[in-house]
Amino acid sequence: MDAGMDSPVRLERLEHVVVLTIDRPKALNALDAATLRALDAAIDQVGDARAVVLTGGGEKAFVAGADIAAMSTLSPMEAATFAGLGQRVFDKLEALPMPVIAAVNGFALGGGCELALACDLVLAAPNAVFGQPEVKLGVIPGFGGTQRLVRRVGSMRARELVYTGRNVKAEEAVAIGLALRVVTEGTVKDAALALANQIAAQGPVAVRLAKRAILDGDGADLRVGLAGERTLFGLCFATADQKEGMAAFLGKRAPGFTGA
Ligand code: DAK
Repeated sequence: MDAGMDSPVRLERLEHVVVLTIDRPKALNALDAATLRALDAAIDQVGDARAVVLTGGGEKAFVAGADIAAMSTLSPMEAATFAGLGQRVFDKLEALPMPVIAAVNGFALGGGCELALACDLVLAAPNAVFGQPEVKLGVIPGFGGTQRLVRRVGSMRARELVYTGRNVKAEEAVAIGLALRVVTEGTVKDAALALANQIAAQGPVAVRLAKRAILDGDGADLRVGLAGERTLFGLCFATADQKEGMAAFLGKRAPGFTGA
């Protein structure tokens, strides 16, 4: 299935997993307004998938950033509108109810790094390169990089990366918590699919509620986060999946979750 024949974002629906591919390889999948709008539309089509994989088309890049050619002539008002579009789409991606896995197959710079930061989990190909090089262009990260990077790698590391704009290779990305692990060359999409399928085999409502609890608690006071966790834990007991999961354990059989 496709998000539209000429769309820069492709959508493939597998059994319980949706794969979104940002596919403008000639521009290293750079995000212009049309690509952001296509991503927005593709996110709306994810439906009841249990996990989403997000990757870049071609061999070289996940996403090499916001489209510099398109940005170069923006007026201040247009730039603010463009940043607003990107932030809205990234917020929507982050808030998807199911986990999203970034399969980073090359450059994830600027808006591309920020896109990976809006995902739940990040797998890195050996040639993955992360970074927030905006200061080299005379701007600051505009799609959440000053906020989500701090939360993911810690304040001082984020400051160093944002202030210097330096690139981070795959192994270092793992060491600082920007990526989960580096996979063997040529396998990042398959590894992301395997991880997505592993998630999809668990109680689907529980996975969604766990993501909800984690997102709601992000940046919140611990007591507030724990209160949300309690409520969502209670909600699990309104689901068929909870009954099935516990009955299957006690019956020494595999669970057959329905997502209800
Ligand atoms: N935008 C547009 N085109 C890009 C691009 C980008 N970000 N990155 C690469 N391309 C294009 C190149 O121009 C080239 O096009 P042609 O010349 O073939 O037409 C093609 O992709 C292949 O790139 P290269 O020839 O440069 O390939 P190399 O392997 O030599 O180098 C590279 C790969 C990724 C190291 C290099 O392309 C590069 O440095 N690209 C730029 C990376 C970058 O700086 N990314 C951050 C972009 S800034 C805001 C809103 C948003 C943002 C900020 C503020 N507000 C409004 C507040 C976000 C900013 C960013 O993301």
